[in-house]
Amino acid sequence: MSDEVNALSKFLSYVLRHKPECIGLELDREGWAVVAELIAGAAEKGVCINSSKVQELVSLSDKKRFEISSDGLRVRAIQGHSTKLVRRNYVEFKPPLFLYHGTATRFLDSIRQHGLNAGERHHVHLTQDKDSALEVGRRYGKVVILKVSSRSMHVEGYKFFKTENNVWLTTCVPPEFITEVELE
Ligand code: HQG
Repeated sequence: MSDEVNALSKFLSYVLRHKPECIGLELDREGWAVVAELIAGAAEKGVCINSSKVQELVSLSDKKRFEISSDGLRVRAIQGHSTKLVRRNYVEFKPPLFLYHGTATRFLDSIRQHGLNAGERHHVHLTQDKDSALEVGRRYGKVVILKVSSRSMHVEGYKFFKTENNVWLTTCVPPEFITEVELE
């Protein structure tokens, strides 16, 4: 991915997940922004982007972070929001027996004590595959993979959601449902 695409992709994540107001952008509860308003707001901040560039960023996103509406007029981030404007209505699913979460060893003491919480985001992000958990955890330092007993949580009444790009979401994971995975 070129530096330009990388920078624009970060910009798109920032305005569609966290701070739409920084370019005067409105998002609806499902996270949708009007592409024309995104382009106009970005231009005012000196970020030059057009609709084909938006399409390109959406299709180049390795994790399929973004989505374009079927009429091509709106764009949204699929998950990872912290802005209060968005409250997506994700589809609830029965989770597999276990899901994984990659994090950094420096967070372990706190996680052992308090469990996993969503922090600034709306949900804790979990994955079915250990390799993506590894990649996510590495962003913050020495990586550790946590195994979450998601089915037991579900039996106890915790809700799980699966996004269009196969990320599993839940609001928190109490410590008793977490074990650490030994890495070879
Ligand atoms: C940690 C990326 C201390 C948590 C990825 C994580 C993901 C705690 C960090 C998505 C804690 C939050 C989300 C506790 C949780 N004490 N630390 N009690 N509970 N943490 O970035 O899951 O590339 O908000 O383990 O692929 O790392 O942006 O969450 O390390 O799907 O599309 O606090 O972001 O996607 O960090 O990543 P984040 P995350 P994108």
